[in-house]
Amino acid sequence: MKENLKAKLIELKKEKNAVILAHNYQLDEIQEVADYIGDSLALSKIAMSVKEDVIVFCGVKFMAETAKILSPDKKVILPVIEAGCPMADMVTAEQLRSVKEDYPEAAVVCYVNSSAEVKAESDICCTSSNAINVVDSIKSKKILFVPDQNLGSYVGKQISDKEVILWQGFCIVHNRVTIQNLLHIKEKYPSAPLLVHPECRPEIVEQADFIGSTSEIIREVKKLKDKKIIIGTEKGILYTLKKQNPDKEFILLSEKLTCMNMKKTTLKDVISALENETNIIEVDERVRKKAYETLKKMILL
Ligand code: CIZ
Ligand code: SF4
Repeated sequence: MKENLKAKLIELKKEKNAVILAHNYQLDEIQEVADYIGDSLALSKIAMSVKEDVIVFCGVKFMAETAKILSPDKKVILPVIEAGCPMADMVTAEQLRSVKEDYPEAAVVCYVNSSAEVKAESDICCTSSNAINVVDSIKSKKILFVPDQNLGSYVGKQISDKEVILWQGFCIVHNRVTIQNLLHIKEKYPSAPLLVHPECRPEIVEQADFIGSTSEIIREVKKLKDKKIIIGTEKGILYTLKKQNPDKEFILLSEKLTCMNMKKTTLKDVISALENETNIIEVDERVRKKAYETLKKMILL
């Protein structure tokens, strides 16, 4: 059954001149058929450079939008249009405009997990891989960081000469992990290193041996000699970790690390969206141009 679907997708890709991009948090069945797997920025950069006209972005909405902002001439499909990011929805452009008035001297840094409209209202974008460098590069001593308070708090602690004002957003998945979860796992695997995503709560991040984005965690694991490793990010990352490190055992910091939005996209959805060319992402051109500038500043850094 699955083999038939895979064969159908290969045919469709040829017919439509399409490429499949999958985020590190997607279901295994999506990562298995993807032409490229990665984080949102790496995938958006790939979308800019591939020769295909159609990009099927298997991820959540802000990711497909980011690809469209950077590659306006390509057709970008998000297979399941309801796949959103609750954290990105925790700040709207209207709310941001209003809070900006309270901090006229602050530079606005938006995490890539934000809508095109919020990016358009911000000075510069960042991802979890480059957030420290982005904030460090800004002249202003005051930074309004949206929407992730956990990432913002982590960045603020690394940079002493700037005041980072935190928006009260968070990732509903990473934020679920508690110190009790951590103590329980640490008791079971006392010598295993702990690698976590900065979207986790500060008390979790403080206990980690390594803090980084999905791509940074994947890179770090390759360097480690340990045979048992604790992973504190969404469980989809285990697909690449296991494939690249068959001799290592990975322990998820908590079974709660599953993003329902990332798991909405199935192989059938990808086929259906590509076949019918539905769920095409459009971004208003005025918004897109401004959001493009915000992303470009980060990319050129
Ligand atoms: O930027 C991304 O892809 C996200 C949301 C997470 C990560 O660390 O890769
Ligand atoms: Fe959003 Fe968190 Fe899901 Fe990523 S894991 S898409 S930040 S809710």
